[in-house]
Amino acid sequence: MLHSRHLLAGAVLISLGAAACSDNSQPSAPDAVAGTPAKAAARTSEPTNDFILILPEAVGVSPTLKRDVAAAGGTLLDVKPELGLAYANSTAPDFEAKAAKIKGVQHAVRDLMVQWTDPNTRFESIEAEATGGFDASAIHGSTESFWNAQWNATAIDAPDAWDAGYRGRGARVAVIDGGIYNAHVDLDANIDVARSRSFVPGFAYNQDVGTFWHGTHVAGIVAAEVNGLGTAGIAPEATIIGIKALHNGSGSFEAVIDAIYYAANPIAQGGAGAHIINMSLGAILPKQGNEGTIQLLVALSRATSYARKQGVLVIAAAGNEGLDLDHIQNVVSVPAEAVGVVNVSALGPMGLYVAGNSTSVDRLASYSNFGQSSISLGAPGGDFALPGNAVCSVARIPSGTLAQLCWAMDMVLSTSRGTGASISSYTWAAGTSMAAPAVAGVAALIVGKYGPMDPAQLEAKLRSSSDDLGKPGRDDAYGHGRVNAYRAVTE
Ligand SMILES: [Ca+2]
Ligand SMILES: [Ca+2]
Ligand SMILES: [Ca+2]
Repeated sequence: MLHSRHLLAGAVLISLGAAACSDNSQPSAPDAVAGTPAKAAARTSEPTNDFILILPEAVGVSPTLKRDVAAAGGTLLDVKPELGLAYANSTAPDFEAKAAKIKGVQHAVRDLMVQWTDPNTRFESIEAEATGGFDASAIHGSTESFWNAQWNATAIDAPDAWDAGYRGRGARVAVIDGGIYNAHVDLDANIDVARSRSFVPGFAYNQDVGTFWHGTHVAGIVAAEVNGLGTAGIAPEATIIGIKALHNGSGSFEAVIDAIYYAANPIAQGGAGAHIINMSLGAILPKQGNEGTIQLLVALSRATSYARKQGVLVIAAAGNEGLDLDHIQNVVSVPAEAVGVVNVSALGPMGLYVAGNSTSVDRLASYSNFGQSSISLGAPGGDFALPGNAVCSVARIPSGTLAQLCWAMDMVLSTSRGTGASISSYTWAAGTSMAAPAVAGVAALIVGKYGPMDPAQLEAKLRSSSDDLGKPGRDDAYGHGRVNAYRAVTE
């Protein structure tokens, strides 16, 4: 079944539009994104009755906080002393103002339920048969059914890294997203089920809705197995920890913050013990007239800074609004603008599989956000910009043909939920959501080789081993460069 490009384009988007959080006003698209292409369909976020209390750092939690929150008309739900954050619930209309005046509370901000990823995803899906026949002596990756469609892996020299012996074994990557289908034949060996968690009440980490499951696609880009079928992830022997903070693409700041906190804590302290966190999610929040937006960014930054202090590198998608992040005064892009986050732009070809066509896998994707001061690294996220509906094909392994719309094949093929008892479904999707996990995969290859390292050192290695494309030095499209898996583990 073919889906319209418009639907598909909408599917790749993270983000958009937030309600003013301090006054319950209706959501409105900020000016800076009003002129973005139709593919950036505005989505909204809803105010909740939950509040994030920002406490002074390194002071300790006031012993009377619970009582004071009650006196302000609320209920204290949870305290995260290491983050300097607390959560409260209240239906009192003046709670936010009253809570901000509590001794030991710097700010109180109403939490939002944000549409971080688009739930209306419609993609082409295919099933892999488990008949590929794994040949350990073959070039790694070349035994996978859909290997010939995996331009994203070759674009960053991943097969050379694998064949040099570096496949990410030992590296732990937390995928903070929606649900991860842990029964997938290409993921099951690599998921740490015991440490996977959900921060969405009522749902397990391996639940979501629909047949795509954004988190499942992202997980496969990081670490789908090299097992003789389907696809290969960038770090095919890395461990994935599935951390659910979103349901149907939507989640609160509290859920995202708690997910980061859990991912970053060592296993001995009840955490996930991640080395790397991937967040293929994002939102654009209006800044002007919204003190709350700034405070939500402060709260999120408490979590991302904490992760870095715990030795964890946080990688995020730059967003799909086609925005110049160097010149947005009216909006905040989260989590990309949170402290210490590696912000990844998306690259993708236009007509790569069209015979005789010349295109670069390293062109900035049509939808990707960009901006020299904000983008840290570029990675393959795919595109869908090729006009027309011509069909392209590549050889399927071990035999047969994989045929698809040429423009769709410019996207990234990875694992998906499928329907029913399916355990081998694959889907094409494009977005900075697909680019961030490629960087997480390269980071996992580095950790797999050298062992856990300081996140600043890991980030420096990602940068220094990247290919400096476009304008010499840091630039709008590639940041410090397009990641290179082989150089990352051999230089
Ligand atoms: Ca498997
Ligand atoms: Ca595979
Ligand atoms: Ca450059």
